[in-house]
Amino acid sequence: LIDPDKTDAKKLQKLIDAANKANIDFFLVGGSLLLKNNLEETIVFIKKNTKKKVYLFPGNPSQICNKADGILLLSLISGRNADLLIGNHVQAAPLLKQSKLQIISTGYMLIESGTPTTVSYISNTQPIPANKPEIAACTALAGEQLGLKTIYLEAGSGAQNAVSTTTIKAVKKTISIPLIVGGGIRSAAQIETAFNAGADIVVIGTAIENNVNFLEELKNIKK
Ligand code: 1GP
Repeated sequence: LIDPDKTDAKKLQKLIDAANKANIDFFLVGGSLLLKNNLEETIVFIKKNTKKKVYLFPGNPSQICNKADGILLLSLISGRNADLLIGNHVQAAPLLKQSKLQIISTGYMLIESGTPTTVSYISNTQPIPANKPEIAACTALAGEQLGLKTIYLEAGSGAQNAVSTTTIKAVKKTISIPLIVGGGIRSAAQIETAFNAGADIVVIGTAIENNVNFLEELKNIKK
């Protein structure tokens, strides 16, 4: 995951080169709060330097950009903020229809992770308690029954605690659509733990921003 705020051309080049050599599947670009107006520029730069797909991970409808390959169309199903469940999607719908973006309908679920995160604050929603895997499982199941195509368990960028294996396992056991897990994952061991618990995709942002060489460690990870 690339947060366009937290990178510059030189750093981005290094990161993309390392990602191309590493065992990554695709790039996500976006964030809950973007301060610089460089989303499109960042996507164009990534596309120019990789054959891997680039998907939008938008914090709000202003982050829709036709230069990407697709979009995780996030509905924040752990929260009860109507705009993030459906309101923003209504506004985005005509733009998405006109675009050629591949749309991946995603049930986005915030899981409590120790301290408030940017996404929990900005979304004005209450995360699912970390010790209530059954709520997470029922929420994910409802998302699947509503027709969502994937579930994203999110501890929040830079989270103190990543989503627990208990929660990942409980959700995985309950749904049959692909499961994405991210937030606060900082080591190869944690990535393997998440895959072993049932994650189909693990998202890494901060750890790579802080140390691009971390990508080298990903080469040997078994998914
Ligand atoms: C955030 O899940 C992603 O939306 C990635 O989190 O920055 O903690 O890796 P990190």
